[in-house]
Amino acid sequence: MKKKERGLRELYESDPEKADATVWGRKASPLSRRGFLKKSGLAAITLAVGAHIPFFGKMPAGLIPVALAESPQNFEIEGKDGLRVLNDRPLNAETPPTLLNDSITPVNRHFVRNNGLVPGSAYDDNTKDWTLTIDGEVHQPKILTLDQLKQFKHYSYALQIECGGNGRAGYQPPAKGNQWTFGAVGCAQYTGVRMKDVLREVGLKDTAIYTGYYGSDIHLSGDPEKVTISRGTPIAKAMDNHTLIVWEMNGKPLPALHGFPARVVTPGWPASTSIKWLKRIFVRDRVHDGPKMTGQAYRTPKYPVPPGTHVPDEDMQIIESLPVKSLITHPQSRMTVTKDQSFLVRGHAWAGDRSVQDMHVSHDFGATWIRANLKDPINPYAWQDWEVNLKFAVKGYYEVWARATDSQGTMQPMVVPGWNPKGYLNNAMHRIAINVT
Ligand SMILES: Nc1nc2c(c(=O)[nH]1)N[C@H]1C(S)=C(S)[C@@H](COP(=O)(O)O)O[C@H]1N2
Ligand SMILES: [Mo]
Repeated sequence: MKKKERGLRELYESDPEKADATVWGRKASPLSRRGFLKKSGLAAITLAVGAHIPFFGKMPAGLIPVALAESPQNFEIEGKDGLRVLNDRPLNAETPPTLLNDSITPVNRHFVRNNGLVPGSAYDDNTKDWTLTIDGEVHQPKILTLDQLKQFKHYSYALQIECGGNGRAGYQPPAKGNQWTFGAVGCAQYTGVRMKDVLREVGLKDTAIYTGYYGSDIHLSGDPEKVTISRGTPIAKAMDNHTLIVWEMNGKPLPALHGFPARVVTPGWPASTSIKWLKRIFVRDRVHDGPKMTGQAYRTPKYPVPPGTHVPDEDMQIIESLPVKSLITHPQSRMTVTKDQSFLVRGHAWAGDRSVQDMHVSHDFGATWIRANLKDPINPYAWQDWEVNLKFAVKGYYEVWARATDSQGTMQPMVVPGWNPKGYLNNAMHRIAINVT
């Protein structure tokens, strides 16, 4: 048997539930047809295909039986309502804009982006075996238990995180990877400790310039030696008051899919720097070079390139603060309204390390703009709610376009911005259609 299959196969034999959770990303067959695939392992798959499977032992871990895959229903993830699953292994799911209407994103509406498999430990309720190692360019390397981590002062903030690839689907020629449209973004309330307090406690050496975070998720190959993703930030961003190590999301322990028992939250930067299932903070004397820090991952060309260009690695730079962006979360696109009837348009806007200063909408394809009522963020790095009333006197087809302007005066582009090989940073305006009758 190939090495990559061994780890999971053994887990399937010793603990099928945990193995299923690892493969599918949730307890007891996380990915199910609504109300159908409730049980896990052999029994569940047998039930799903409706027959005994003589070669079950040879089925690759994580395979969706074609009989099930062909079913017209969409996959559902337990604990997530209405999310669009882009990939089941690893699990990636985005939220349709209208389900992001809340100021604080409920857990069941928060997108999920995994590069590997959820570690089985994320489904163990106990945290006594969890430790966080802090080493590298520090005076006093430490290994903290969760209780010790909780000794630092607690902070609770609403923080927006967005996948650097959100909007990738807008690029032509298409970039490889999950075809995120609008919903790989969320703003939940996180509780934890400040990264800066922890780093101060271990004492940064003068040589410390970057963090390297490691999680305990499992590489898709099943090889325990392989790391799926290890990213970090310059020390200055790690020392930001709002960069946290958190154990709570919306007042409850972090869900398994979001990094139980603890994760980093680096708001405003590609969410790939918000490492889940955190186990190690490796303070570096150079720009961190873990998996997905180098090459083409989470990096964009240093200069504009024509669509489709191959850009050499040395001409790519790491994405830092994300650009200004907004979303219309109400109404749903293609809604019908009655002529002369006023209706509310609302959504959120955010701008990486900056704040949003102004929000406008247009209903005449950008010819004129109406200022929306924009709220201040609940705290720095929370997204900002906005709303505006619209009314149309003439029947027909309209589009509502939303455009945010950040604190430096930078606006969202009307069209998809600079093409880049991996399809990052698409902050084009969100548009919806309205039918007036
Ligand atoms: N350990 C680990 N942390 C991770 C990832 C991962 O695959 N493994 N994915 C990252 C990426 S690319 C994103 S966009 C965010 C998504 O966070 P969420 O699933 O809580 O929405 O987690 C980040 N943290
Ligand atoms: Mo991401």
